[in-house]
Amino acid sequence: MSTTLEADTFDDLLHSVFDRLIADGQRIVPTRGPALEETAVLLRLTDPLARLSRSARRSTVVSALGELCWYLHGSDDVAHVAYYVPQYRREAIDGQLLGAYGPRLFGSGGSGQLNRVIEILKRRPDSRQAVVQLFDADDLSRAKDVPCTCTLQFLLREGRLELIVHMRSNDAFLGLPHDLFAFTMFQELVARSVGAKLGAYSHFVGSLHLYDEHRAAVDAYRDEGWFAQSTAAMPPMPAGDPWAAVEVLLDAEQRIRLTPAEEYEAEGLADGYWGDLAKVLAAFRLRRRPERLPAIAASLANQFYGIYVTDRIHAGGAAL
Ligand code: 5HM
Repeated sequence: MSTTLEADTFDDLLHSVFDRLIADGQRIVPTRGPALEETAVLLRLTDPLARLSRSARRSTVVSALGELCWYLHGSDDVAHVAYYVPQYRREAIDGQLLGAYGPRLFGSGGSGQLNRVIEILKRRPDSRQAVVQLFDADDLSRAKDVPCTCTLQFLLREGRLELIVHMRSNDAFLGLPHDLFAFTMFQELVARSVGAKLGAYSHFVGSLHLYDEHRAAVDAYRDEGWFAQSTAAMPPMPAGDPWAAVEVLLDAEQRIRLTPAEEYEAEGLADGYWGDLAKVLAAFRLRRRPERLPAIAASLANQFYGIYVTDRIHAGGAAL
């Protein structure tokens, strides 16, 4: 039997995912630990801008944004992504992640699949061939770091860009918030690149599961209750081709990550949408120098990100 769960915001969707898994999930015992599982689940987010949890406990903005930058860099270097998501270290072989999405998405010299998808949609807006393939036939010969995402299909219909993602396996607590963030950001990047509005986001999962080890954290998240829908949507990306601004963000991200925290001064960050994303990463870098954070919060173009900057003052900064 298959299940469809639809919501306008990520928190609403996540609550129904956890409700469903806890009420109806089947017990499985894979090598990564016992879990509750539901198979063939379609998750639909009607507003892909509402891609971030506004909760205190599932607010993964830094790790999700950091992982997105790692994808956009086209990198397979574990040291880069482990700065944001330390769990990746378990998957690496000699410092490299063989299943990394970045090289598969962006290749080198503009040869990547995402670029080709944009070209296809510009030439043939009704195309059904704008598909990025992440899971590869060669992945069947490895047990470690096998991509969980199979395909991303972009469909341009009535001026709106829909994205349909197929995942073979998705960890509802750690993986899902990151995957949904990154993929809806790709959706918006492609939409801006072809001059389209955002359509719905559909996320189809073969095995959606909740590990027993995350159950206490999930219960705490569920106890936090519900969040105001009116404040759930991220600001929209500015109109026009986004890729020059992405390069500026990637340069800033690299500088922030590689400068020792005690020497980092958060200077020269851009203003506006892309600058705000860099400022969230800068606040994470400066989490142990909390006296620097109010100035960063005050310089944000959009106070949507204010909670993610000022939370660092209280949390001391766990990424996940
Ligand atoms: O045994 P398997 O290869 O499916 O284990 C990978 C674990 O990482 C699963 O719990 C999977 O759902 C999770 N995962 C995820 O949720 C992994 C990746 C990396 O591709 C991901 N989302 N993007």
